[in-house]
Amino acid sequence: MFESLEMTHPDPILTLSEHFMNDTNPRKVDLGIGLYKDKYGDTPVMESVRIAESFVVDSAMDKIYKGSSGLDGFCDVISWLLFRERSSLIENGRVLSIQTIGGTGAVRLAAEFLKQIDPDKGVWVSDPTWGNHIDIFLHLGMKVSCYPYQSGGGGLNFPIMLESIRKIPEGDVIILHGCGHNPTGYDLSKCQWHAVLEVVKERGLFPVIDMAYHGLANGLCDDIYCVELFSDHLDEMFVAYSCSKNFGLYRDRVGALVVLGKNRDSCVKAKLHLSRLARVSISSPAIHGALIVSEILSSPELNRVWVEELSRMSLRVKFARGMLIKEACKQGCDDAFRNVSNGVGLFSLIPVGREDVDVLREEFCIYMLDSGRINLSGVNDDNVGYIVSSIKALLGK
Ligand code: PLP
Ligand code: TYF
Repeated sequence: MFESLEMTHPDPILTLSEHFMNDTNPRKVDLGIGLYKDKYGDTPVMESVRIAESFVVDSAMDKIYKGSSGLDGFCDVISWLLFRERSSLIENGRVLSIQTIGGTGAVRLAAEFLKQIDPDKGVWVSDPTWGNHIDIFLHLGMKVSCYPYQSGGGGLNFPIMLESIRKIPEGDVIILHGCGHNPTGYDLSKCQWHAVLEVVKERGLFPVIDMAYHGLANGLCDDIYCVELFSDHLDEMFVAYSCSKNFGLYRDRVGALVVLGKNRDSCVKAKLHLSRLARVSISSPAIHGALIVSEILSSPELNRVWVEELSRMSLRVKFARGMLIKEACKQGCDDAFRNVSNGVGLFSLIPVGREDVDVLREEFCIYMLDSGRINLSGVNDDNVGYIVSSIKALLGK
């Protein structure tokens, strides 16, 4: 049976990471996979996580199964993290969460649920977007289309984006990046979110807000502006929440699908359907990381430690972005880094072609995604000059 399989390729982002690790050149620079890195290029366990984890390990009485919807305490703290300023929504039962395998699991569960409701529903993603958005919905046999996001010369092309989503068929699904857009780093302003909300209402679209970088773009409060705004004006939406980056729990696979519903009954029904879908794919989610997040978010002291750490991480990414722009100006090639100055969060796209990316990797040992996406937290004092001079040399060729 396996002999008849066509050849396929492993995930290009993980392959890139492997190549980076095997590269023996001391000048090598990793701007590839979406991980937060400190100024030494490391991704250490966060202090709040270390403390919570030791408590979780020490106090574990058993490791018995939890249900398909995961840990109730975790679901509650995630609902609270997003809707603390809208607590009446929680009190009225209009918000419920279900634990998932990271943010990817949340998007996948959302996709399975939406497909079950209507397999012919169209799904709209930004162009460009995180590759898995497209792959997950396509894999389930749904129709995926794009709305424009970035202009040819760089920068968010908001008028065109808005015009395009105004033409989306009524009732379709729209995927929106809550903050720290992957890969462009361009987020909507508050005013632009209001304009998108109007169109979403007008067309009766169902929003799935992907929140994978909460706290790493403009801070914990500002980063959920769209979630709060949409919840004030819409009956229903999903938020796909990831704890991978903001808790540094990448491989522990912690996330949630947060449901906003019209009333308590419809939310309970939606959560039951989601739990049944989880049951037939994962049976039940991984609990260890969820216990850590619950511990952090429900202890005032640990919560304070986490908020401070996250804000330091976010500041470092901003600093790295600034450093790259300053260096580009110094070396007289700011044009190549124009996109970097407009963005927030971990990512930016630099205008290099596929072949340039290969040359940067093979000749300069600078690793980035084929799309030209760079992870700004990979930039530090020691490598910033080298990154800029290499890209300048390449583009000047
Ligand atoms: N959504 C976006 C936009 C992402 O960039 C990522 C990860 O990079 C995810 C979701 C999923 O994250 P995870 O499944 O690792 O929690
Ligand atoms: O955009 C990124 O960098 C993330 C990272 O199996 C990632 O999607 C890539 C592949 C994978 C897990 C995480």
